[in-house]
Amino acid sequence: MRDLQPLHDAVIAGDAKTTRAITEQALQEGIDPLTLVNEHMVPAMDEVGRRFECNEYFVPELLLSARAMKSALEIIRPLLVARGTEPLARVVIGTVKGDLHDIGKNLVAAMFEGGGFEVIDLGVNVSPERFIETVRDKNVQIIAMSALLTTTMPAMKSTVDALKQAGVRDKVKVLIGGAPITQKYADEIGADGFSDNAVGAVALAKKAMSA
Ligand code: B12
Repeated sequence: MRDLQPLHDAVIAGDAKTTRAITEQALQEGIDPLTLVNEHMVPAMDEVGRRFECNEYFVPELLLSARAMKSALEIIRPLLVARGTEPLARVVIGTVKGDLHDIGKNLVAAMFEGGGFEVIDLGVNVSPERFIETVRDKNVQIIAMSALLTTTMPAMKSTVDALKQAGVRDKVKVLIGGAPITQKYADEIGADGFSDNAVGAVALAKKAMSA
């Protein structure tokens, strides 16, 4: 198989043009899009995070790497999305209030679509009220929340609590994820499931619907 180290390096360098070009070539060669994401780009973003933590990288570098990954995901996303099937369930997804990270959330959304779910993507910085409004107005069966900051994780609990207060907690399954999230945290706040990756997110959603 082709050496994909340059893809990893291009994401770390924040080189969107090269990231996209290698992604296009690799896909033409028949490499599985999820292999590109999970084995090369996600580890590259982890390395970017590590460099940020030890002050080798700063916000501008994070933004460049994020842009590079997004440029590749633009090509990959349509490949992950299946067409023409009856949706298994309707999912509302968003990054919680105060949090602007959306790369992982977008990946999970694309995998949900690819897995046969109908997805309502509320974007980033989504308040508990907006989640609840959507559950009420759009007949949603699953809420998927993403948080990347330890400071925004509590917004997941606020959303679960607000669902209870609004009397709609029993109508939906709540799935959560994002780098700082753990199964323990999911249990603590009363979520129905947690996964640390997009493939696992789809498996969770399917399991939640059959439960
Ligand atoms: C890119 C990035 C940014 C970009 C985001 C661009 C964008 N459009 O998303 C920018 C530059 C904007 C940014 C800003 C900030 N960032 Co930032 N960022 C990152 C970085 C490097 C990568 C995140 C990423 O995209 N990873 C790749 C994706 C694919 O992974 P993922 O999001 O984890 O998603 C996967 C799983 O978690 C899971 N998943 C995700 N969501 C869901 C949902 C469900 C339901 C399920 C089941 C699964 C699931 O599946 C996904 C696919 O496998 C991380 C470091 C890291 N390694 O996480 C820091 C990081 C998250 N950022 C950090 C910080 C501190 C910040 C800032 C506060 C910096 C600053 N001083 O301004 C701001 C906060 C802005 C805000 N209010 O949100 C810290 C957080 C520390 C902490 N413990 O809270 C990190 C960990 C870096 C670090 N090591 O210090 N950041």
